[in-house]
Parts: sequence; structure tokens; C-alpha cells
Amino acid sequence: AELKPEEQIQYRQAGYAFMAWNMGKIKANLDGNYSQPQVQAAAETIRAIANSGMGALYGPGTDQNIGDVKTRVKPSMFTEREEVGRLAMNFINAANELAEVAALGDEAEVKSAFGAVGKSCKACHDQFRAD
Ligand code: ASC
Repeated sequence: AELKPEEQIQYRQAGYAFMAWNMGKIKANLDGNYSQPQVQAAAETIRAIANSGMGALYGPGTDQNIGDVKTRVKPSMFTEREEVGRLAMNFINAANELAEVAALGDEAEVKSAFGAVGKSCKACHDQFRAD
């Protein structure tokens, strides 16, 4: 069964929100006492969501608010498919790399890989998210 457009918007927002929570946990670890298991768990969660095929949640009708379900996505996200694909691949690659280094426990490498993930998030916000 196909998801309704408003359900697709809610699921994709849930995915981004859950990744943001886990990004915050990694940031807190880098800023304070570093717990390698906590960072690894957070990075593995981000990797799993990044690889979950969220592109399927940008179907027809998901380009605009639907009643109380609001979206900040720009219309260009649905036309500039090559650029979206490039940004999505960069993000997935960065998330995979973060999970790899988080498992090894070198904090400096995690810091660098975490920064790359954040940059790949921001690159898509800058181009395809309003506000
Ligand atoms: C986060 C978060 C984002 C990205 C972005 C990186 O932790 O919630 O949307 O990182 O701020 O620039």
C-alpha cells in the first residue's frame, strides 16, 4: 500500500528529527566526556536512517503543506534530481564513514567525520530547504 503524501512528509520529518537527536548526542560527546559506545550507537543509528531509502518519501504531492502537515521543502528538490542525488550520496557516504570511525574509537577521526556529516546536511538545507 502506498503512503499518503502527508504520511510521507511525517515519516521523512521523523527520520530527520531522529538523526538530529543522534547528531546532538555525538556533539555532546565531542564537547564533553567521550563515551565510545554511545557515539558508536548514535553513528550506527544515523547510518541506518541515511541508508533507509528516504527518497521514497518525496513522492507526488509531498512538495507542499497538507493541512496541518507543513514542509519546508523547495519545489526545486523535485526537479533538480541530479543535484539532489549528488547531495544524497555525499550524505550517505559521510554517514557511512562516521559509523566506521565511531566503531574504532579514535576521537579526532570521529570529530572530523562528524564535521563532514554536518556539512552534507547543511549543503542540502542551503539548496532545498526554505527559511
Ligand atoms: C545537526 C542538525 C542538522 C545538521 C546541520 C549541520 O545536528 O540537526 O540539521 O546537524 O545543523 O549544519
